[in-house]
Amino acid sequence: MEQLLQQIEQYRQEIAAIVPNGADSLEAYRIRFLGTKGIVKNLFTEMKNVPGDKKREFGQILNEFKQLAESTYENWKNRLDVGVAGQVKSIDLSLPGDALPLGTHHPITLVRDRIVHIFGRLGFSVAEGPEIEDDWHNFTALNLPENHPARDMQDTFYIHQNPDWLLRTHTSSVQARAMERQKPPIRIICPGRVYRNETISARAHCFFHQTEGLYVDENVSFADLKQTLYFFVQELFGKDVRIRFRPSYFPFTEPSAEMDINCRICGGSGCAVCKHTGWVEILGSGMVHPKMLENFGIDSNKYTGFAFGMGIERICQLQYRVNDLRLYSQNDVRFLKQFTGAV
Ligand code: 2U9
Repeated sequence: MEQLLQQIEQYRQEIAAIVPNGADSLEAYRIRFLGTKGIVKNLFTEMKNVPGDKKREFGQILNEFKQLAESTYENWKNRLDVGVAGQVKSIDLSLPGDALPLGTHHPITLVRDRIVHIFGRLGFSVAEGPEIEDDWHNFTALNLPENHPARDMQDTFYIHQNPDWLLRTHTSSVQARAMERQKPPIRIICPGRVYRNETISARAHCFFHQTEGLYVDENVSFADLKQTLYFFVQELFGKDVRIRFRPSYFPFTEPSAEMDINCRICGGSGCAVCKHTGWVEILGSGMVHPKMLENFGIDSNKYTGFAFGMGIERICQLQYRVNDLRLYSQNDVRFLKQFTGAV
């Protein structure tokens, strides 16, 4: 019994020191300790030589030893990642890696980039500004003084900490900052996110995206406005696109006009998108109000300008037939992966 206990202690030390360097040496360990003619089996056969009053104690020691031998084997097996066939599944660094699925551009990004690209070819450069604006740049400077009825047209998110701060309701504030900063000629395109306090539904959202544009120089006319916007829609929708202008009102422009294109969905025969008129509104525009030029110290006798604004989601709807505004911000990959194509 004494001899057996000494022997077990030696085996314990051997097990503690064991470091198999691969599937073969781990298998050798298994055969030596846990095989059918292995050490554990042999020790159990020694039970018959142990005196009756010691059998219980020895049995316990043997069981603990067996568990140690088994758990050491399992631990090493896991560490070496040995497969069922007993082979180490070592990493082959020469194998090609798993290809990560490629993301796609968001449809709003695609359409925004297309718009920017088209106006870029006409010499417009991109201008950006803060999404948290002050009252002056978002409203007052744009011919929307306090109590102006046009302010009611937009439900505004105000910032609690300062009643003068708000989330911009249009990107017109970017044009305002440009006029403040630079002298004519000014030829900018201003894409960006804007916020309005709307209940979210398929047709309305509390944020959306706009692209506005501004061109101020000497001798800028309504004819320039018309031809620029006609070129734009031809580039975006194809040369066969037809346009029409309708008189409108914007506080920043006078005269103002909305531009329609012939419905791309039904080709003019009438559908839900064009409300069976054959025409869909695509943007608003007008000649910059002289008062606004003066607001920014630009001589309205010398300079004139035109401006326009459009909703990117609206154009997306026409290009991709997206019928629910909420899809743009839900980040559902089944929706997002449908949009491909170069700018
Ligand atoms: C300055 C001077 C002129 C910006 C303009 C529009 C017409 C317009 C809306 C259409 C639908 C945007 O997405 S929408 O809500 N905008 O129709 N915006 S002219 O005119 C400016 C702005 C700033 C300094």
